[in-house]
Amino acid sequence: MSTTLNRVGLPRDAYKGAATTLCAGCGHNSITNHMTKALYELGVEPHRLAKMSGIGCSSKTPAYFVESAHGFNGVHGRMPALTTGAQIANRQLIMLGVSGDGDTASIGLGQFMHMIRRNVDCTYIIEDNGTYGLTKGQFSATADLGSVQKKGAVNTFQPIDPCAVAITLGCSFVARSFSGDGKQVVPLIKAAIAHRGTAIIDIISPCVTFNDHDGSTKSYSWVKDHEESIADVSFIPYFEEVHVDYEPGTIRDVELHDGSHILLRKLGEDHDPSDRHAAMRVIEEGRAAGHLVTGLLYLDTTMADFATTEHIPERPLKDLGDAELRPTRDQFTQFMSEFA
Ligand SMILES: Cc1ncc(C[n+]2csc(CCOP(=O)(O)OP(=O)(O)O)c2C)c(N)n1
Ligand code: SF4
Repeated sequence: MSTTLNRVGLPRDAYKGAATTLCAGCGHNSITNHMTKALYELGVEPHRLAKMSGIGCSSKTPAYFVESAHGFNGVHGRMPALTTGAQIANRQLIMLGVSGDGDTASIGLGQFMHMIRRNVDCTYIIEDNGTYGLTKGQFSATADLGSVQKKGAVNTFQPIDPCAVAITLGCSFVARSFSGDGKQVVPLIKAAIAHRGTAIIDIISPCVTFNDHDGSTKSYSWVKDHEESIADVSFIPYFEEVHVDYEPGTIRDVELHDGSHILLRKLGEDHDPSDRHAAMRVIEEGRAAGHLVTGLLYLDTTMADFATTEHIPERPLKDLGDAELRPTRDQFTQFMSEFA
């Protein structure tokens, strides 16, 4: 048992949850470990964390980390609406949504799009295995055209790419990664939490039971052979001094809303994550070349988040008194006169 305490005085074990009931080797279990690590290292206080999800093996994962945090396991595909409501009720909560590719790109696609459109402050993790794991292996909407099911059926439909959809809608933070790449996933989760707005991380997360065979493009071996990272990602939280020891010109340093920094060290071509067209190009070119492009694809730190746009009070709504919640008699009279 590790006894090293983080900056809020908690040991790593305080970030653990119930024992997993998912299949051994499921990519979702690795993502749980990455989330535990990121939250512990950031020193997130459990009472400030709200773990939100829908339905699916992926949507079960909030049970497996930070047991003492808030959590709501909602209806299939409805995590964004629940999260939007919870964010408005208490802006001080750190919203962490966990969803699947079925939960997001099939039944929940409308909710996903409207959360992005409103820029609700939420880290939205898609545990993307290209299949409906919980209901025994049907193709999901992110399954690639021509990919083959375990029993031989071929997918005849075009995939929906959640990152491309998010960028098209003007999402303020879009990243892709792989469950087996903790070195990349952990800093991306930290940066997403430090970001104010909807932060989508599409994490390819193989389903070992239904979608990890030859012919699948969401299997461990396919991703291992086709992953192409656009930059090495590191994250420096606001409470640590930024110290960069790379050659000038090889590193891109972006300051996030809370003063934290995300450092992107270029690998090959330099990708500018503030360029929306370049982000779409990188995705399209990767797809055409049969590569899985991973890393921070797009980031906009200038856009106001939903609660700010809507002038939601900083304090939780439950703590507001009558004086703050009710209009004065004069305001009420003025309001009523508008309908006269
Ligand atoms: C309204 C509704 N329709 C269908 C279902 C059945 N169902 C449960 S989970 C699921 C898909 C899960 O897939 P995904 O979100 O990719 O998660 P995974 O299990 O693969 O992690 C479906 C269709 C449901 N629970 N509710
Ligand atoms: S069925 Fe697939 S997605 Fe569900 S727990 Fe098992 S390996 Fe994971």
